[in-house]
This record gives sequence, C-alpha cells and structure tokens, in this order.
Amino acid sequence: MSLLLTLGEVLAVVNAEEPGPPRVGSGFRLTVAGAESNVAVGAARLGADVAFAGRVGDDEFGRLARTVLRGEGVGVEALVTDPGAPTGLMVKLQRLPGAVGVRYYRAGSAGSRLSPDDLPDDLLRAASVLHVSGVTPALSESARAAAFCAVEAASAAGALISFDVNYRSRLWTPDVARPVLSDLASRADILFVGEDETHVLTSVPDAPEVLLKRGGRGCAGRFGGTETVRPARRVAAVDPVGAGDAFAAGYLADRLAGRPPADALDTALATGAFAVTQPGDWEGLPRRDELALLDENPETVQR
Ligand code: KDG
Repeated sequence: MSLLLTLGEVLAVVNAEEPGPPRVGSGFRLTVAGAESNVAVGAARLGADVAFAGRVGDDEFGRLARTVLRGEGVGVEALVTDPGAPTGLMVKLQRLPGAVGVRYYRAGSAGSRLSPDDLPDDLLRAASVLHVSGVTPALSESARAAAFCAVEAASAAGALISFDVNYRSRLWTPDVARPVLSDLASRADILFVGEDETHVLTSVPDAPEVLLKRGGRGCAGRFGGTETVRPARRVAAVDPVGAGDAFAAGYLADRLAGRPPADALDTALATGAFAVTQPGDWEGLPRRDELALLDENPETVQR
C-alpha cells in the first residue's frame, strides 16, 4: 500500500474548558496535537497507510503522544524519544466565547530539536508522499534543516512532496518566513495554502496540484491548467483549529488511494467540515464510512 510519511512536532495540548482568563481551579482538557500529526491521524482514519516522524521528550506527554498516534494506526517507528528536552506544550484559551487564542511553550522542546540525523532513511525511500508544513522550519535551525533534507531525500527517491504553508505568526515574522516557505513551496507537488497566507510567499508557485483554502468559502483547486472551485460544507462549527490539517488529510488520503484531484477536493472539504464540529484539532475527524453523514438530515437517528 502507498505510504504517507508526515514530519513535524507533536505537542501536548491543554484546552481551557470555559471562556475567560485562567484562574486557580480552572478546568483544562488534555490532549495532543500538531499540524503534521493531525494530518497523519486524519489520513489514517480514512484508511491510508501513515507514519509520523518527529521527536518527543522522555516524559508523560511524550508517552501520551506516542500512545495516541499508535492507537490511531499511525506508525511511530520514526518518533524519536529525546531524553534531554521536554515534549512541547500548546495552551488554548478562550478569552471570549469562541475566540480561541493559542500560546506555545515549545522553545527548546524535544520536537524543536528535530535534526537531519533523526530522518528515517528507510521510510523516506518507501514513502509515496512526504507531507511537511511551514511549522517545522519555524521551530529551529536544525528542524528547518531536517525539513529540507527530508524533502530532498524523499523527492530523490521518487515520492511526491506535499507542503502546507501553515504560517504561524507566533513563531516567526513574515519577512523571516517568506524565503523559507517560498523555497519549500517551490519544491511541492501538492501545495496547500490559505488565502490569508499568500503574503508569506513571494508568489504562489505553479505546483501540479495547488489547493487554495478559502476558509468558510471553500477551496479553489488548480490541477494542471484546470481550476475547480468548491464551496465549504455547511456545519455547526465549534472549534475551527485543525480544519486545514483535516483538509490536507482528506485530500492526501484520496490521492494515495488513486482518486483524482477533483474527488479528493470533495473529501478534503468534508473532512475539514468534520474537524470543526468538535473541540480539538483532530478528535472529530471521520472514518471513511462516516463522510456520507454530512449529506444526511441532521434530525436523522441512526438505528
Ligand atoms: O493546525 C492545527 C495546529 O496548529 C495545531 O494542532 C498545533 O501544530 C500546531 C501548531 O504549531 O500550531
């Protein structure tokens, strides 16, 4: 079966359970997330063969991340345990209801110490698609080098390169990010970019498959010379974070299964819609037989 390899940082995440500033006794819900691990989980749920490469600390959060990924059917042979640094942490607060703010505690984390030495040569050779995002090169010099080395090695071995721009303003500025993200984007066979992210690229390159994400307005796919525009699926959104990763997961799972880009775009939009219906960046992601639920009357009771 075709292998999807994703590379990045998986983090522990604590989500405030109530809107407002944190106080003594405030409730937080613990989970794990990370742009590229979210994609891995999403594609695995849709039936793809997936492995994740990265680093976690030798701590409870690292063990939790490994357990979650393994439990979701994602290969973790290339998830290195780093005894010298903690697993990174992301905190999600809602200062006002629905206004999610993200804080990172990941400087010096195990994941940010990813380096070219961590790269799984065998998986890079075996992968049909390598998926990286703009988060990883923002983490550190060594993580940036790892992302570029992985792209070069996978590409040389014949894999398609999937790149999601995923610009994170809390990690770097547009001026620092632009040459790096533009370079990675120029190497992509499959490029995911939000319309609010095009300013961090010198230009949107003419990759064979370009997915321009328009948030609540859907997506424009450019496949060779053809443009395919689709509206977003209408769902009651609870938590928008993770929709882009879900979109990428849906698209890549379909392309790995041999479906054409226009069909993969439909699956991507459906997968993204599922992601926003539940709290968490990946928890609401669908299995393939659940995708059709979006077409059903919300009043339907399944018996
Ligand atoms: O896309 C969702 C991600 O942003 C989240 O899961 C954590 O990787 C993450 C990041 O760096 O923001």
